[in-house]
Amino acid sequence: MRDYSLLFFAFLLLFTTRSFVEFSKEQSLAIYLKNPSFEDQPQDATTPTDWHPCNPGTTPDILPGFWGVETEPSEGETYVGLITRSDGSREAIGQRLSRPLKAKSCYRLVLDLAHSYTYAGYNKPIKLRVWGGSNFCEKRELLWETEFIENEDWKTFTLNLLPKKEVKYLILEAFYREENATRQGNVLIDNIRPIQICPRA
Ligand SMILES: [Ca+2]
Repeated sequence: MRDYSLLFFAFLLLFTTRSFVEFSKEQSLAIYLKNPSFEDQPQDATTPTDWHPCNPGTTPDILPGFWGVETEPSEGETYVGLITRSDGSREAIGQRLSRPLKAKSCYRLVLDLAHSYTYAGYNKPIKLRVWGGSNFCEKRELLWETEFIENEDWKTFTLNLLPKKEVKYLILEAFYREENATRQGNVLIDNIRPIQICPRA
């Protein structure tokens, strides 16, 4: 009887240790962005801490509280608003990842997106593009383009990124469409989760 108990505890120990190691491995594989929830003092025409403006004319807003945008954050106190303009310009912000995304691997980016119908005239729904590059603000590879973001309430989006080449920098860009068509629109972004390897199917 005693031998069985010992055996049982040995198995239990082996099992819990293994789960813990697996869990730690999962955690250590995560890739992080700094200030992924866009926390900062609410302010118009200001890039949130740890993010950098990438496209010319990028003057993102730290919201809520400016331009008539009163949407509550999905996480923390603030979020960022990016716009596209009638001159065709589109705002983009980026930063270096804690670790590069490896080429030909699948990474899962989860974030919350919303749209504001009262953004000082920049009220139309637009899309979000996610770019990868190996240099600061380099839009080398388009990793994802969302549908038009029309939801006023925050919605969680899961994007599977499949870079062809190694990605050291990630860029988020407000986007309408190519060519000469333009639109005054906005997309709100909050609560980017740690980037994980895609779960195996
Ligand atoms: Ca936030």
